[in-house]
Amino acid sequence: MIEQKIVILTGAGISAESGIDTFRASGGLWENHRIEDVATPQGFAANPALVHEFYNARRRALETAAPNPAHDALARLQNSAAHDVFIVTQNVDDLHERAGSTVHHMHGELLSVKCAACDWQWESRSDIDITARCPACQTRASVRPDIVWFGEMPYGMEKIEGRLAACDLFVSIGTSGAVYPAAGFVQMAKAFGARTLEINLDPSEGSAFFDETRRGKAGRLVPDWVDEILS
Ligand code: BV8
Repeated sequence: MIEQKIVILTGAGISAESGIDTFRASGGLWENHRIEDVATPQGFAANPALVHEFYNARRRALETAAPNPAHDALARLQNSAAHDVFIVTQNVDDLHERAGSTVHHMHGELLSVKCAACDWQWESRSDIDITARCPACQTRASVRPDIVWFGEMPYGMEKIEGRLAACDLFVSIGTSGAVYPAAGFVQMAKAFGARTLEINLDPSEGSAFFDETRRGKAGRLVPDWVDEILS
């Protein structure tokens, strides 16, 4: 079997069967709040308590969520060492890690917080609020979720682009293709000659760019695909 360089992009759909709301499903996260109010620097500046509560609720929800067969299958693929697998996720949950994968969180992580004054980052599983103080610079009210909001630069873009330029296969799992720059990765991979596969429950905004699309739930389709790619 020839080793392939594989880049896998995941979105909220891979965590849906773990009971974590996606963003655009009815009753999804955004529908309880306007994006501008909870996922922008302006929203945080205007009402930090609301934004802290929005992320505290999602952090707490992680305690009762568990990886599903899709997360487990990607960890099996990555740890098989049969191929060179780079997983970049838009998700801020820790389900890939708990399944045993190494992933790059391009939009930050629920279990990480940072200081807006000195950029210090640390892990936090507990609620944070406006009284929190930065352990490094001791500034008060500068502690924020370590999340990439709209208008902020996603983490590690150079690393991601380097991987997309070198990969043989780009796989997108559980994302609506609505948010950039992640939504543009398929076109970048194609431009560099990679084959492209989409695994998603519904058509996405980028489906037309993929060589192959498989419609259905990640919990079933991803293990099937991993079995194929490992056989
Ligand atoms: C930036 C963290 C620049 C927050 C998130 C006009 C054109 C192009 C771009 C823009 C534009 N106007 C503004 C922009 C830029 C903007 C953007 O793209 N806006 C969109 C709305 C048009 N992007 C940004 O601002 C980005 N930054 O551009 O910076 C810059 C340049 C220089 C210097 C500084 C800055 C930053 C965007 C990051 C925002 N943060 N997340 C949080 O989590 O709270 S975005 C958030 O939504 C996610 O992280 C994800 O990226 C995005 C989309 O969510 P999905 O994961 O796709 O989930 P969704 O619910 O949408 O879809 C789920 C899918 O799963 C569905 O398709 C469904 O069918 C499927 N599914 C469901 N169940 C299953 C399933 N599939 C399989 N199995 C199942 N069981």
